[in-house]
Amino acid sequence: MGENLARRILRAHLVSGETKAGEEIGIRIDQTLTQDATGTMAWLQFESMGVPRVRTELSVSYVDHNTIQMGYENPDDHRYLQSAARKYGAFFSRPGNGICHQVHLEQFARPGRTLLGSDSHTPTCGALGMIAIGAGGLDVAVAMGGGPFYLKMPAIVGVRLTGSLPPWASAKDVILELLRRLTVRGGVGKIFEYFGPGLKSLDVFARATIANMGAELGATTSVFPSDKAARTFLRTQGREGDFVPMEADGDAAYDETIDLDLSKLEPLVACPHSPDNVRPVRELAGTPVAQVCIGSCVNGSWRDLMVAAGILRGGMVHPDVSMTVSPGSRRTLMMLAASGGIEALTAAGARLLECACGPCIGMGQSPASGSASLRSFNRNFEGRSGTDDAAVYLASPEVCAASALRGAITDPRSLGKSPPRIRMPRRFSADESGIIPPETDPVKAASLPTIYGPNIKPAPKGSPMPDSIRGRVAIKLGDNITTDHIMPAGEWLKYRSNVPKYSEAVFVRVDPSFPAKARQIRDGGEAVVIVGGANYGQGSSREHAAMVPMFLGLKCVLAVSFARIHRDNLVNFGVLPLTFADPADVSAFDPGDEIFLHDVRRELLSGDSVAVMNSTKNRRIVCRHGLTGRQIEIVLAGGLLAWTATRGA
Ligand code: MIC
Ligand code: SF4
Repeated sequence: MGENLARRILRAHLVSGETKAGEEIGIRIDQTLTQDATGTMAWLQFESMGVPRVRTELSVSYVDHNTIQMGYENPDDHRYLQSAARKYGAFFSRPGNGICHQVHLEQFARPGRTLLGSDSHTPTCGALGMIAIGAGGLDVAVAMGGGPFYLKMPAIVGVRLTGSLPPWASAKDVILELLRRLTVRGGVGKIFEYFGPGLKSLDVFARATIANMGAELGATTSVFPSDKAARTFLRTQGREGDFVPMEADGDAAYDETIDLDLSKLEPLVACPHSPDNVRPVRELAGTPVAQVCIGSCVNGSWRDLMVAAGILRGGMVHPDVSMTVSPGSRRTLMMLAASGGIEALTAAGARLLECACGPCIGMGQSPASGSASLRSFNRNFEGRSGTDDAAVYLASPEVCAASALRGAITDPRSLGKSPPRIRMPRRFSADESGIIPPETDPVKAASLPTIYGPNIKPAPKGSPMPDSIRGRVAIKLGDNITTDHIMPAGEWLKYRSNVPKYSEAVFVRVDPSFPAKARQIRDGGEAVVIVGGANYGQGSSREHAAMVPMFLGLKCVLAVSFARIHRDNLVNFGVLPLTFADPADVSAFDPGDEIFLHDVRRELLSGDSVAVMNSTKNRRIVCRHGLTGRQIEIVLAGGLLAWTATRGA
């Protein structure tokens, strides 16, 4: 049997291990991306490693999440990031230039390369035949320093596409259908590789939408071949020279295969509060919406916004709806202007926002209390929009635009017209005004300062694992807890580089007394323990969801299962992630229980089982750590930075 594309790219980048599903491999990283909300910490951690220049082929530092600049905190972060990029050899994408994933796809993604990004939607660039993976900031900092990225070799799932999309269905419906079938846990430990005759009807923008939202499946990444569509895309972006054909062998083997007939799809919508709560739009038709938001990194391309413009052209946004548009990039915005899209959207009453994440991460445009918001975005976790009781729905730009006209969720097939015909321009705007290259002279670079503001505090460090852990359960949670539950963004986003301040927000939407309780446990000399359900820590890559609770004394999380990036982040900050050998044992724990892990250092080294004593209930529960030898060493050392330092010594 032949080789699939994902394995081929991984094998070409292998520095340790074997590409057997489940084994730890180390891979060389060609490109990195960081964004401002995770980037300040990532760059501070990079600086603390003492490496004079990034050692990747390409590193880009984006500012796209925090662009509201209420107060000095965000602009101070931006200034620091710009100074660090210039000094250490990274390109800097200025605020307003666009969302990292869209800009990276347009300007930097290259078939066959690896990309590691401190953002969970980094897999977007898998649309161009890359292995693009989201990770915590510290892992990205290590990659910028030339270190490999370690992961358990994922199972490769081949998604065979046949047929072509019917009118009014689009790429968003492909990934929503997969979420409906597989759920937000269905992709953990897997790479989704798309192949088959259905591919030819999907251009790179469509592929990017699918790869982007593969993150919602919990997948490690998604990958498409670099074929004719990739070449056309690169040509339109003025980068045909970057094209390299990359495809799986004709008889490639996959660990699993999924069949998806595109012609059977219809417009779908993800209902509150999870991207996998998917239903056909027709079943929800008539549900009133007060807000419609189009754009973001999943559906903010020129194609997506032109479709919305085409639907709205000559019509008017319903008087009860506030409609916003956030283009994915400045190039998109410029092309939209040149193609008449801006005019159509504005004349219909849409509000044009900056090319940035904006409402997707609760940076502005929170919906009114108890209202429904329909968004062409990728996440609808409870409270993420900034309004706790808002009902957020996710759908394609087609469904969003049709619903904006009617003021209620609308199946676009009921508009009684055919979908707008969008033809990819021969050439996109070549605008590069948003990218600032680094200082190339190493002597000059070395003399440049990095500029800190008063909101930028050092990254906290973990402490070595004690021989035994005496702790207390500070909180017990259900399944699918997101990092937005653990460390909210929105109004708190400006404290990403100020951990003492940000620690006031840990679990604030779930249990506002958590920070005080955790501090009390910590200051009483015990370790903080969290008990979670299945898929604990799903969603974003923000390492703050590990780092900040660690700052409050977290030493161990007991859960039914973990999301990949969050589990890695816990390890990176010296926090022990344990799963119950019998998932039913989660019921043996309650908040306030006293926990004892006897001789835990020795236990970690001697096998996969760790005994957790619940002293309050007088029960001994068997847990598993599932850590690799390297990860055990990191946890024992108190985190990745400490481990790297001991190895250096
Ligand atoms: C998100 O979509 O949740 C974010 C905000 O982009 C995060 C990164 C962050 O928390 O800064 C992500 O997806 O990793
Ligand atoms: Fe930004 Fe939203 Fe994309 Fe995250 S998901 S990168 S917040 S647009």
